[in-house]
Formats: sequence, C-alpha cells, structure tokens
Amino acid sequence: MLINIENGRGSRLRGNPEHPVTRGFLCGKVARYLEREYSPDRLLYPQRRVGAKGDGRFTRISWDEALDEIAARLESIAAEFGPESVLPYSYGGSMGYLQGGGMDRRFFHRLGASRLDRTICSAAGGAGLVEATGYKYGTEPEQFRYAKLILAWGANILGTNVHLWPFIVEARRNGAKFYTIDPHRNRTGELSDKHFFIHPGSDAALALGMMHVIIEEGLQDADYIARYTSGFEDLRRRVNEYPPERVAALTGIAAHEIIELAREYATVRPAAIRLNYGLQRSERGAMAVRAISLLPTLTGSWKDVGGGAELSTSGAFQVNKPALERPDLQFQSPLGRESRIVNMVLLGSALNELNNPPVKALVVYNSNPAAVAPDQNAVLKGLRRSDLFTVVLEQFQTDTADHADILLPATTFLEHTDMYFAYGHYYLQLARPVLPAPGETKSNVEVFRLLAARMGFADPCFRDSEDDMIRALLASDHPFVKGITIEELDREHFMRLRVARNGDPFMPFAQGEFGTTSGKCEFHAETLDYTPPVESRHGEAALRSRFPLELISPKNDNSMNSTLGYREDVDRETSQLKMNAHDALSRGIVTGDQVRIFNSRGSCLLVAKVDASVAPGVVCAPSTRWPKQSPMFRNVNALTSERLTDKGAGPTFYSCLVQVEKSGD
Ligand SMILES: Nc1nc2c(c(=O)[nH]1)N[C@H]1C(S)=C(S)[C@@H](COP(=O)(O)OP(=O)(O)OC[C@H]3O[C@@H](n4cnc5c(=O)[nH]c(N)nc54)[C@H](O)[C@@H]3O)O[C@H]1N2
Ligand SMILES: Nc1nc2c(c(=O)[nH]1)N[C@H]1C(S)=C(S)[C@@H](COP(=O)(O)OP(=O)(O)OC[C@H]3O[C@@H](n4cnc5c(=O)[nH]c(N)nc54)[C@H](O)[C@@H]3O)O[C@H]1N2
Ligand SMILES: [Mo]
Repeated sequence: MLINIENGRGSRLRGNPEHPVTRGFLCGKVARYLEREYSPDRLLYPQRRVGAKGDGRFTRISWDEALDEIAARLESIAAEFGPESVLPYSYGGSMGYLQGGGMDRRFFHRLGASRLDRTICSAAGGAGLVEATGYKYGTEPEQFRYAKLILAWGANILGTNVHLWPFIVEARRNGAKFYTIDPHRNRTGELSDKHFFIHPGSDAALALGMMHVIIEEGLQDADYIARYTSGFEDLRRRVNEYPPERVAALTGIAAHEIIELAREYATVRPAAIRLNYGLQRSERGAMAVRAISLLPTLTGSWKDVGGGAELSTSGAFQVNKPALERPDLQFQSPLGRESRIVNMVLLGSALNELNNPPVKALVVYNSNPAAVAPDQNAVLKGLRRSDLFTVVLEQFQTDTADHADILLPATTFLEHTDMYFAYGHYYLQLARPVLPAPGETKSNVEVFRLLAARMGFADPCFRDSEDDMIRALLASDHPFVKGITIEELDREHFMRLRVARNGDPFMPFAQGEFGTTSGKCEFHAETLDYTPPVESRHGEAALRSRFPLELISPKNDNSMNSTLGYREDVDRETSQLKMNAHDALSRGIVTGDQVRIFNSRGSCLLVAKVDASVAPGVVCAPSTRWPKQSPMFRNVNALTSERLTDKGAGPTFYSCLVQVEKSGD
C-alpha cells in the first residue's frame, strides 16, 4: 500500500496501483487504518496492573521496570516449575514473519517454554488440502478472471477477500456464472447468480454427492485420472454411497440442484473453486476441504488456466523458517530437549487443568484470546487465576490486556520493519517503517531482543537486526524462493514467488506433480466419508433437543477478527444475531429485540436481526466482538466449544448448538 505523509503525519493510505493483485485499492477496514494509528486509545507506555484481573486498571511504569520484572518473574517461575510452565500465545495480529514469529520464537525456544500449536485458523483445512493435493497451495487469484464458472464455497469473497472480487467481476463480464455455497447469504451471496443454503458442516457430503453424479454420468476426465491419480475404482465404489437423495437430506440442498450443480461443474470449462476457511471451522472441516479439493482432480480442471481451486497459497512461501525461529535453541535451554506442545484452541483447559507443569506464566502478543478462543468462560477463569503471571504486548486495551500483570505498548505495521507472506496470493512483500513509533511503543522483535539480553541469552542470534533476520529467512534453496534478495525486495516491495516463469500462470497440478511420493493424487477412498457433526441438526439427539439451533459466527465484513472491536460501527455489526423468521416467530422475537443465546457452556446477549439471510435452524453472529462491549462481558465464544476438528486439531467454532430466547432487559 502507499501512504501520503504531510508534516510527518500520515494523511492517506491507498492501494498500490502497480500491485498485480490488490491493484490500487484497499479493503474498507484498512483504508481507515490511520484512524487506528492515531487513535487516542492507542497504548503508549508500559503499565502495571493495579486493579483486579479483568478490571483494566493500570499504572504507568518505565520500560526498565517492566522488563526487569518480566525477566525476574519468568526466571523464578522457570526455576520453580520448569520452563515449560511458561506459555507464549500469539496468532494473527500481524502477518509479518518477524513480528509474528521471529525473535519471540528464538526467545521461547532458548527459555525452554511450552510451544504453542497455532491451530486456531486454518489447521483443519490445511490438513484436508494436503491430504488431497500434498501441498498447501492452488490456483492463483489472478487466473480467476479466465473462469466460466466460479464456486465460492464457504468463502465470503466481498467481505474477507475483496481483492479477488474484481477478477470475478471480469470473469462475469465475459459470461462466467458465479455461485455461492454457504449457510449464510451474505453480501457475496446476494451478488451471486445462485445461492445454495447448505447445512453447516455438511460440505463433505455435498462434494461426495457431486462426485457421485460426475462419475455416474461419466463426466470425469479419464485421461487426467489415468495419468495422475491412483485409487479411482475405489473412489467410484465409495461415492456410490452418496446418491443425490441421501446428500439432499444431509445438506439441505435439493437432489435436482445437486445433480445440476455437479453437471455444470464438470462440463463448464474452466471452472474455479474459491473455498475459504469458513467451511473448515466445523467438526468435519478437514474432510470437507479434502473432498472439495478432489473435485478439480476428478474433472481435470487443474489443467485449465482459470480452473482448479484455491484455499490457500501459504505453502508456496518456502522461506527458511528454522533459520528464523531457531528451534535448535531448545537444546541450549535448561530443559535440553524439545518442549511440550500446547494447542492454542485448548487455552481454557491449558490454563485450568494442565499439569506437569501447570501454566504459570502466559505471554500474549498478536492475539486477543479473551475474545477469540473457544469456551470463553474457561479462558476467562484461567486468565483470572491469581497465581498466573500474564504479560500482554498490545496496541489497544483489549479484554486480554485487561488481564495482564504487565501491559506493553506495541508498534503497528506502519512503524516497524517486516517481511510478509500471504495466504491469498503469491507475492512476498517487504515493508519499512514510514511513521515514527508513538510514545514509548516498541515492536515485538525489540521487546524479545531486550528480554533475551536481560536474561543473559548469549547466542548471537539475539542481537540480530531485522535485516539479519530477513536475510536468514531468504536463505532458502527452494526454487520458489531461491535468489530473492532483501535488496531486490527493498526496491520492488513485492515480488512474485518463483512459482512459474514471468508472465506464465502458476498451474500447480496441470501435470500431476502432487506432493506425494508417487507424484500422483491418491484418492484413498477408504478414508473418504461423511458423518454429521455431533453439534448439528443430524448430530446428538439429546443435545439437539435442548439446543436446536446451529450457530455460526463468521467474519464481519468491517472487522479484522477482534482487532477493530473498539470501533462503534464494528461493535454494532458484531452485536447482531441473524435469525430466520420461522425461528424468530416461534420465540416471539422481532428485529431489534435483545436476545439471550445460550447452551451448556455459557451465554451472551445479542440483538436480533430477523431476515432471510439464514435458513430455518441456523443463526449467524458476525464476529468477533470485544466481550467487554457487551453488558454480560461475553461474546459468542462463550458458546463455542474446545472440541477439535477431524484432522489438524483445529477449532470447531461453527459446529455449535444453541438455544435463543428473548431477553428481559
Ligand atoms: N472483513 C474481514 N476480513 C477478514 C477477516 C475478518 O475478520 N474480517 N479475517 C481474516 C481471517 S483470520 C480469515 S481466516 C479469513 C477467513 O475468510 P473466510 O473463510 O472467507 O471467512 P469466514 O467468514 O470465516 O467464512 C466464510 C464463509 O463460510 C461460511 N460458512 C460457515 N460455516 C460453513 C459451512 O459449514 N459450510 C459452508 N459452505 N460455509 C460455511 C460463512 O457463513 C462465511 O460466509 O478472512 C480474513 N479476512
Ligand atoms: N467465534 C469465532 N471465533 C473466532 C473466529 C471466528 O470466525 N468465529 N475466527 C478465528 C480465526 S480464523 C482467527 S485467525 C482468530 C484470530 O484471533 P487473533 O489472532 O487473536 O486476532 P485478533 O482478534 O485480530 O487480535 C489480534 C491482536 O493483535 C494486536 N496486534 C496487531 N499487530 C500487532 C503487533 O505488531 N504486535 C502486537 N503485540 N500486537 C499486535 C491487535 O491489536 C489485536 O488486538 O480468531 C478465531 N476466533
Ligand atoms: Mo483466521
């Protein structure tokens, strides 16, 4: 992006017109980022908590006091309980390699702290995609313009991936049809040629049903299958078990629509699928992604420019992560071995139940677990433990920050150096600071560098500059990255990974080359199947009878997870519960009513919006609100569970049964 600076102050942010994917415009939320940059609510000084945990009362201290105290506490906790009693917690605040996973990793590895399994976003889908293709990448966004049929499958393109939208507009101008498959008919669905209301968590069944039709009607690409796949006959037998009538009952999509969709998908060329992470936040999330990702293999669509499928591109960023993160430092820690791994989705249990050793210190940066982690009541209970020492590095005073013992002020991406990967395109990017860091804010890299010095960590890597770290990352022999230099990145700012020759489209599986030992896509039909989520309309009967509604809490168009939760307009949007008239009427609820939404794990208050954007039986809460903006200090994650996905150990935010009632106050 580009910034205009007047008298040392940023006055305008714009997209860079030369960028081949973002092409000169910003999404609505980042276009307003300067409001955040200069917000009076920015955290500017280190602080120590004075009130109770959660109250949010703090007093200003100096950096020396803050760092001395953190170093002393971490040292004494590690000495008494073992270093694994220290848990780092970080995720999506920054997509930068350095601020998101650089000096921090080195620091915690050398300390011997528990390692965090960062599963909260994409782990299930990643596992499913790798099972299907062997890699975590697919069709380039730029090639969608050549498609004649585009399926947005659990992908709110206008809301969460708006830079793909102009390519879809271009395709449609050239006659392409655009369909959405989603339990929520959002803005993207409203603009589609056809919307399929699918029952949450049933996507694998739909994909298997489409395969059934494709194979029964002989619409598969026999040549592609013969050359580049194995196990087709088993697949044929397996999908035989998924006739349209059965799939209709499982998905809520009529049998004739399933048949037409399958025929159209197999015969209109090129056909591109944009699946996104929405559909893998369910108990069968990995299977859903796996089954959908097999569709372009079955039809040979990977051969077409403008065909194939895109879930993520992140697997192409084959930089030298070990050189950045230095996992080898674990062997220099007092532990002298690899430390235990804690799944970030299970933070509630980790804080309340983990033993040998218990979690005694928590260091949070780039994340707001009090808002975004499931089973919020357990998370908050853990964060309120009086024997837990919590450090939070933040830009704003989130709910998590309110629970810190020491709260440290963080810089924004406009104020620090970083190199960025992406999961929606193939450009590696470098950005230098353009604005001065306000107050006493420091970058994550700097904070962990200072802490390492305080704790006497001698390895020279703790004195690395940002540029040293970037050079370490770029020292990769992988053909996608090899030869890209920091000097070139400084000049160009964004560089396409070397996934294809200049000007050529990246066609990862046009000639097979799947990430398996044989290079063939292995269907492995014996493990391909569908069972409904426990928390769904076809799930556990006892649960369903008490909590009959399926709750999904997808991204809000104007939010960035919980990052912008202090904005009034964002708070209004994320305090809604969308309900179908059928479910509202039977509960005496009309638009504007305050409703209580509850299950056995907890409850929260929202404002009903009765419309036709969801089908009967489904409720939808655009997320993620700051809990403290609500009168009950809870958001929808008070309802979501720690149950993990079928593969990848990811969260099941969208497999969540609830009941809704009109609330008294
Ligand atoms: N505006 C905005 N943009 C964002 C974010 C944000 O918070 N706001 N967050 C960023 C992040 S961290 C991520 S991971 C991406 C996510 O990007 P997306 O995956 O596109 O976003 P989601 O809203 O999570 O889910 C996409 C769609 O899946 C639907 N969905 C839910 N359950 C199911 C299901 O069982 N089956 C099907 N077929 N669809 C289902 C939802 O209703 C939603 O419309 O967006 C990124 N971009
Ligand atoms: N119910 C429900 N829950 C969800 C989801 C959902 O769809 N529904 N989505 C899930 C998904 S996909 C994701 S990715 C997670 C996201 O959860 P998180 O990774 O926690 O992301 P955010 O909520 O955006 O919070 C990031 C925080 O990092 C801070 N930050 C930004 N840059 C920096 C920096 O450079 N340094 C420091 N120290 N801090 C910084 C921001 O101020 C912000 O408060 O939420 C998950 N939770
Ligand atoms: Mo995410």
